[in-house]
Amino acid sequence: MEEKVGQDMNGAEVILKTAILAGIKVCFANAGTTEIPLLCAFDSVPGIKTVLGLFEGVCTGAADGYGRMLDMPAMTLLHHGPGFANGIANLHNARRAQTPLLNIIGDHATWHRHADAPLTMDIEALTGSVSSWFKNCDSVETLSKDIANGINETLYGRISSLIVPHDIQMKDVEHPEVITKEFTFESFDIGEVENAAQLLRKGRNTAVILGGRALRRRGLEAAGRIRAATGCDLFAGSFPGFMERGAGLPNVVRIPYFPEGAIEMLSHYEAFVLIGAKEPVTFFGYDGVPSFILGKEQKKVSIGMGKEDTVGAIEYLADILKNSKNKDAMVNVATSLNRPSMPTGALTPEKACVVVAAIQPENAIIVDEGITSVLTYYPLTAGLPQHCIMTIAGGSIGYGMPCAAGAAIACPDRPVINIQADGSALYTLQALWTQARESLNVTTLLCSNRSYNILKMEFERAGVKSSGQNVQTLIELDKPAVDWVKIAEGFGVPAASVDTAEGLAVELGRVLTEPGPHLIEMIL
Ligand SMILES: Cc1ncc(C[n+]2csc(CCOP(=O)(O)OP(=O)(O)O)c2C)c(N)n1
Ligand SMILES: [Mg+2]
Repeated sequence: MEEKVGQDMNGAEVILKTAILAGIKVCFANAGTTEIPLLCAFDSVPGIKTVLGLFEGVCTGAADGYGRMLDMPAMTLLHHGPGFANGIANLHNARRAQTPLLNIIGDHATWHRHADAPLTMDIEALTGSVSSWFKNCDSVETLSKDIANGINETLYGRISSLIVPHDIQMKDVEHPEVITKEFTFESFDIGEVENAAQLLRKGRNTAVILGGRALRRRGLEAAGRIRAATGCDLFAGSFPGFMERGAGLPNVVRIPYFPEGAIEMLSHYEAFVLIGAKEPVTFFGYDGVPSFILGKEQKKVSIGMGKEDTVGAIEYLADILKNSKNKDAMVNVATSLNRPSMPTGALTPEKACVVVAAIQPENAIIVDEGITSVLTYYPLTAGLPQHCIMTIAGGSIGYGMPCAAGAAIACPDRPVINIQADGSALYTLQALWTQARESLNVTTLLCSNRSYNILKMEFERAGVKSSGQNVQTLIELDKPAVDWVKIAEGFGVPAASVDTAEGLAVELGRVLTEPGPHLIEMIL
């Protein structure tokens, strides 16, 4: 179809033209009758690649993976309240990961709403739960401005959701004005950065906790300079949305998931500088354990938070500490190249982690939803060739496979390795079809322990001695065991099953040289 520029367009075309001008390149969609004008507009206003997800949680999880990789929004196109509702769990993860992401949700024509037709739903009540910016676009005249404002908001690492009624999508606009907006972060608080510097000059009793953009390359490099100048230890929250990692970068220790480990690790410090990171809290409320991990007596200074320029703040802090001549200053804070050696014998979660660390190629994108099977992986990775890692930032399981698909679309030349727990995989496994359809370079390492193992661990922690049949029914996945090879092949993804470390090493080494998606079931 003919491309439309500077001539009459309908609302749907105005939306896409505005999105294209703002730099949006991909739309993860699952549309219906209401969004037909938008579907047509993808052809009449070309510039956005459309990707079909067979469940809305795949669309939103893929948009999350895309946004985490590029720090630029992808858009989703979703159908009414029910479509959006299906996507919310992974939007929740995206919100916690500070992912830029734009949702467009089709709704009934404004004149049809009063009829209370079957799909009618309070969509705004849903959008508010995950979006920092949302609007019901009920005028075609303000549509471009609305979309531009929504996209601008996403660039702070947030979600915007726009509801667009069918008649607004269809309505013609004569000589539409297509709006673009300049984006800037809010400036950081210099006084607070100076307070942070003062704490850090006192030496190793002050630690730094990094979050958000501080875990991207520029932030980490500045963190390395701060560590070199002061000797401070560097931490990140338990589930960072995105971080660069590997030889040459400073080591950042993730705060342990279980509160005892976290409190033990952090209780030695007198003070903390939080850079783009919220104060760490326990994942759940455990009786007798405080919600906040840091004690009241431990001093805290936060910089680069919210809409502020986190990278500017950390770089400024590194600059003012440069000549601080601290007694704990370090000569070299970059980790050196170090791969573990290959294990042998029957596969265990620990050995699987070592095999991955021994093999993963430079530039790999690691999507970690391995839950209990991946507990020993992260400490092995500080000296690996440089890579990046994404984790389940919002704790809502079913993010891994879609996130891997989105990451592979964002970075087609990089190998994506999704370390994927079996129970979590079963929430959004349709993502395998999208991986096959788009020929994405994703290797799924399926951790087949045939249970919700984390719940067994939590039962033990809660001191439950034995569990009855009803509990077993709700945490075991072995009767029947899921046939992962058949499932993957059914979606068009070549698959194999391994039960030894040697078998995994051979299979992983092989599939990483072949283009397209693969799944390896690791029997654990
Ligand atoms: C959307 C959502 N539903 C349910 C849960 C509760 N939950 C957390 S982990 C888990 C099971 C994890 O099992 P699996 O993915 O197989 O990992 P494993 O514990 O076996 O390592 C469940 C049900 C959750 N976190 N999110
Ligand atoms: Mg499991």
